[in-house]
Amino acid sequence: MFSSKEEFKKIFVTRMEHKGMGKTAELAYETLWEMTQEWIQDRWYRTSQLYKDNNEKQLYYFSIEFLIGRVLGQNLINLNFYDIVKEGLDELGLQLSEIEELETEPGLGNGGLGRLAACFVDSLASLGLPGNGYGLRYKGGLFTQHFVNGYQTEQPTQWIQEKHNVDVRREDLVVEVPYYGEVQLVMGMDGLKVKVEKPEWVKAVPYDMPVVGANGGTVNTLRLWQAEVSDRPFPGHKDYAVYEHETAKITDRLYPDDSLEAGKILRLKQQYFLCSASLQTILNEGSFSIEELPENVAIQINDTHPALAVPELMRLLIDDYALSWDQAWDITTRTISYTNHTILEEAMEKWDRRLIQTLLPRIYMVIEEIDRRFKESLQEQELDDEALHKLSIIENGVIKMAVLAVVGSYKVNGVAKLHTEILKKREMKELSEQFPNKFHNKTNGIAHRRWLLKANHELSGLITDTIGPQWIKEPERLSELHYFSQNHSFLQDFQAIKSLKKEQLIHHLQRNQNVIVDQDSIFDIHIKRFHGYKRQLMNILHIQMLYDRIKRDPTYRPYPRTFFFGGKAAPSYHFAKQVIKMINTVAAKVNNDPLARKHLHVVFVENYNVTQAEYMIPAADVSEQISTASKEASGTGNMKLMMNGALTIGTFDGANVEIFEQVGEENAFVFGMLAEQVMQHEKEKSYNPKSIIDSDPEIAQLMEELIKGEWTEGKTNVDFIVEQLLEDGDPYFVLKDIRSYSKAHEQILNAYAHPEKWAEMCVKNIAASGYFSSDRTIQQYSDDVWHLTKIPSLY
Ligand code: NTF
Repeated sequence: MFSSKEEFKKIFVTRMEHKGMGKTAELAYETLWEMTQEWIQDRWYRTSQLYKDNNEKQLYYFSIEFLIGRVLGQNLINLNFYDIVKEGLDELGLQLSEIEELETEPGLGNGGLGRLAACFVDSLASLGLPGNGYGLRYKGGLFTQHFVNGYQTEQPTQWIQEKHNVDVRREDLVVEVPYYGEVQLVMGMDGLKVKVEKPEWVKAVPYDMPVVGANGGTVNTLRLWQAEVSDRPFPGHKDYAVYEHETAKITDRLYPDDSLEAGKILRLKQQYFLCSASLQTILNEGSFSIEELPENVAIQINDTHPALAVPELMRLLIDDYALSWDQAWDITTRTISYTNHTILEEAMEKWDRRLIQTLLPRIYMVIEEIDRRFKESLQEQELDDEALHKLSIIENGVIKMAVLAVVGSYKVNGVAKLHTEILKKREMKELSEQFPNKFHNKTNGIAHRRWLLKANHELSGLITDTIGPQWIKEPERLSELHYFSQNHSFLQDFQAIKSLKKEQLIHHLQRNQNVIVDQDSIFDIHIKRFHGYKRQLMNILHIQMLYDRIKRDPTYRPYPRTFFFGGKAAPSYHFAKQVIKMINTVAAKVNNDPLARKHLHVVFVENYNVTQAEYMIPAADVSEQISTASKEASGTGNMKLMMNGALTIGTFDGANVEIFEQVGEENAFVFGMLAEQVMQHEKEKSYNPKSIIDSDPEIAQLMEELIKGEWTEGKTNVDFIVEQLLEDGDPYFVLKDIRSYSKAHEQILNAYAHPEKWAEMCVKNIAASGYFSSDRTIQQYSDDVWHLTKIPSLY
């Protein structure tokens, strides 16, 4: 350990000399990596001892995704060594930022859901709460995106670096997960018992990753499971080579779908693997009697992907711990709680009954019994068919995982106020009527230590110089910045930092993508997964309208804007991929037009991921949060951008609503339909996009150009988009909202014309962003759901 820069340099140099291969960045990376691991080790061990000694109640956060991003820099930040190390390395002629670039990002998630899980484990450790993540150790993370001829291509990403493993293999904690087999009743000492004969076992090997909390006080664990062939006798029901192959596939790669259902047998195998391995370990490791599980353990399931935890816990309690159904059910439904992250029909998980019956025969029996008993309990009430349909777990040969998750949990939450309301009043109305006390809201949050402290070290420095360092521990104190929102010199400092972050992004893009961006333009940033409801299409159509206006109207010469896009489409999502192609096509046309180029620049950042986000977010002036109202459960990019002083252009959707509430609508650009209106139109099928085209000549002209093929090289890729807008009734209300979107953009231009006023609005956004720290979210979960006790800080 060290406490000063000089001390750090001494240790670092000695270690480098031992390696004896010169002062390369690779060697420095290796050395730094080893040093941080050593600092962490002791804290990690001591934290787990403290939990054991105090018999603390533990939370386990089950998630099929943990999008943690690069680890080295974040660990240095949380250990409070970042500045010392950075300055020390500077003096040795090494750049910490270059060293960090050598780390391959573990892309073990798709988007918001996976990143949220990563923010949550950070906050748990930072608050000193006993909470651990349980997930899967995919060999291949989310694919790497490249554009070829404007189209997205996907390449596998290998993130595991054998030399510097970010995780530790725990051979001592291996468990075995059973698939297939035949369910039989056998006579035991105390009556009939269920036994699964000749299952196919798969070995689950845990890899533990330390999660370093703020100030390095607490180090919790993120445990990721890897599938390997079992050492147990092989039942011989299939060729061993096939078994080997199938086993390796379980944790071979992350499913690259986001908000889309992936109803494949392999996905089901992954889900069960996560649930079974995690639950077995939790029960094995616990030093309490099984009846006291709910007092000692809380399990949070992140969406329905780990919903098999409900029947799996039942199976273990009944078959392995010999509890009665009622005892087991009481324990299960006091241990598990569930978070819903979407109401999109296409994302609602449903499993074919026969698939579960074959792959997990015992689990199927348990689900059937849960369904039977639940339906029985409803018999007294006079429920209509619609209600019974909404309340059934098994129906028409499919198992509805969301219903299973609600019935098997003691608490169910949505991820923003509006989303939770929609769940209670519409999507899950019948369930919430049955279980009125289960439903609650927990608005999402983000780890401000990564998204402000680390990603924007310069702005963090200014904030600390201005209001002191307490905000790092208590992010709500960012509100103190409000007093400086009209302070001229503070605003100037803020503007200078914004420029600097823009410059850093420009360098990054120049290096990686060979594009040059005008630093003085407005940086308008739309970063998120590609999906119809997120309406990247509306953004690009609007850019086309602007282009037309510039060409048509010699008096329209707006202030230069750079429109950035970043995001991936699920490889199977045809429409989203067509939108990507369209953006690239429009970009080529706009960027190569000498007149338009003076006012508009479109930049599509290839392979958007956590690392790219860390460059883009601090550089943003404008944050695009333009989903069709009611569709985005929360959004979390909106919070990251706000916290870095970008102004939101957004609909009343997800957490945008609360962002507007916190900062005031006058400090944002709000537009578009309300969730109520969207849902009303959907219900009554009363929206007809053709009426918009008939009444708005500018939109009509754009559609005509699209149909004529003026925006494409060939006609093909646009056909599909036009078809959705016209023939398929524009399901995401793009044409309906584009006029008010366009007006909101005009307001942005007007506001940007007054730099000091603009900066004031930015600072008000930062000041109001503390509420969106995941520290607040996690504290609320702990108070209302998990009931964890803070441990005193070790350091
Ligand atoms: C996502 N859900 C939502 O679409 C986002 O609005 C939200 O911010 C994040 O979850 C985190 O809560 C999903 O990815 C899924 F899988 F549920 F569709």
